[in-house]
Amino acid sequence: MPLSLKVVFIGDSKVGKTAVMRRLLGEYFDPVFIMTTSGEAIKRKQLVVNNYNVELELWDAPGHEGFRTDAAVYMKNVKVAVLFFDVTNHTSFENIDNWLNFVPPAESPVQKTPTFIIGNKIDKASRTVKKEEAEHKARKSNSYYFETSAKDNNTEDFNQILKQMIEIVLDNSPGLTNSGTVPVNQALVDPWYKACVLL
Ligand SMILES: Nc1nc2c(ncn2[C@@H]2O[C@H](COP(=O)(O)OP(=O)(O)OP(=O)(O)O)[C@@H](O)[C@H]2O)c(=O)[nH]1
Ligand SMILES: [Mg+2]
Repeated sequence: MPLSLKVVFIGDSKVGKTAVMRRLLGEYFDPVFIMTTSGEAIKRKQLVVNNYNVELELWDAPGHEGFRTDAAVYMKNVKVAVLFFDVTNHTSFENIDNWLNFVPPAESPVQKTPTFIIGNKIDKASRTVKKEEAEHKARKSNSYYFETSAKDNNTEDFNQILKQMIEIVLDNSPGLTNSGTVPVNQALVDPWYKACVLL
């Protein structure tokens, strides 16, 4: 039984959420902007992390004001929140504080939904947000910080980042993995354990 995790991408419009999502799904970088609207399909991706089969349910939210209308749907049962800003757009960085307010507290025993902040578009020369200030905000909000370029980082780079993120989530949320999910190797070599969990 894979461990299913709902992952939501939020952040201002045009910061690159969809572009990063496309890369994660093995697609090319597209310089043409097409605004995301509510109700677009949820994407799925399977990974093996720390010996667990993990199925990610990836939700790419719209960044424009309309998000508020559907915020409850996007944030319901979210297990990983990924907050994006554009390193060339300081306002999108400041607005991370507003986006953090949408992240719900996690279910017990963890107090907070694991939250990642991503500074995207680092390929661009016109950077206005310093890495240090972004790291500072991440520390203050108990989040983890990564920097990316949907243009220059390829699918493999994004897979590595995603794996690191899920490793952090699993390490910090023992409650996620101790009920019914069989580590991949254990399921293969230990049929007794597998049979127990399937019962
Ligand atoms: N140079 C550069 N351009 C990027 C990068 N990521 C995204 N873009 C471009 O920025 C624009 C906006 O990207 P999107 O991924 O559509 O932005 P979004 O956050 O999904 O925006 P909404 O759907 O409106 O919320 C597009 O024209 C992308 O091609 C990046 O890392 N580098
Ligand atoms: Mg989008």
